[in-house]
Amino acid sequence: MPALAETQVAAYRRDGFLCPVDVFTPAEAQQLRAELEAHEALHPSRGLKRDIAQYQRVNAHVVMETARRVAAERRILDAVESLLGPDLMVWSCEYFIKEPHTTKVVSWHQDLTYWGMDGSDHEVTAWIALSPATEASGCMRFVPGSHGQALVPHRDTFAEDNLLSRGQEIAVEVDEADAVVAALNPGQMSLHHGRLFHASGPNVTDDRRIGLVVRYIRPDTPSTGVGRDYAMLVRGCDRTLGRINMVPPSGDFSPAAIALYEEILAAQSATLSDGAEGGVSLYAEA
Ligand SMILES: O=C(O)CCC(=O)C(=O)O
Repeated sequence: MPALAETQVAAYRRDGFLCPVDVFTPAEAQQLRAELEAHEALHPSRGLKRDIAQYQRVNAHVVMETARRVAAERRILDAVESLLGPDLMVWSCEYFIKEPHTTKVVSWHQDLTYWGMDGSDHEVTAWIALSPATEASGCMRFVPGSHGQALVPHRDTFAEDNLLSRGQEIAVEVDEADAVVAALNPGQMSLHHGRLFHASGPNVTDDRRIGLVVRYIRPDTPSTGVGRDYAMLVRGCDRTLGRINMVPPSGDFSPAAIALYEEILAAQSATLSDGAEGGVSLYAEA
């Protein structure tokens, strides 16, 4: 039984997003946050060559059990199945964290611009709040219906206070007056389409703004990047074998998981850095 009502599916198709959707209880969200913060505290003693921020921002599900568990969470998959159908893969898992009083922002962009999936309709992002995501803490803003157009040109800014990998922004004018605020309580999620215009502002509050982002695709989503791509099957079947279908080794930051992490990063870096006017540090060799 699909988890989203027909009216919710219709709203997603019309607007390119759905928000808010209840997934976790506040206590569950608090537990997920505690697990993330335990990793942050432990990281210096692990002796790994990359910062925790790198593992959080790129393919966190490969090395962190918490992210993997959330990515395979039945309540999220039921909702995503209503939009994408019964066969679901996780392409990426990322923690988007804004520290208290940070000036870091996310500029207006369309996710699909750099993913090597063309402008596919066969993906959806679940953004799950692990702390209050409000206008003051820098929650996302969406331009309803903007997913209805093709991918528009973007330019790289590499701006210091931009959280995106290359500070990319839409090169055409986006009218802020058209945007809606996607506020979420801890445990709620938004679902958004990869062609949707979206952005987020600074965090002027005393608490961290923590989003756990899971990017779901259908197995038949085009893979048009430079090299082979990877994904993790979480429901149904992959009858296409369009991507390398992987199950990360169990345990947190195990040597096997780190090795797989590096393999995937190396393979994806060509696509995700393609055309950049400078180095994209999130996809660089350690
Ligand atoms: O967390 C944010 O503020 C932006 C996240 C985002 O751009 C995305 O999930 O596609």
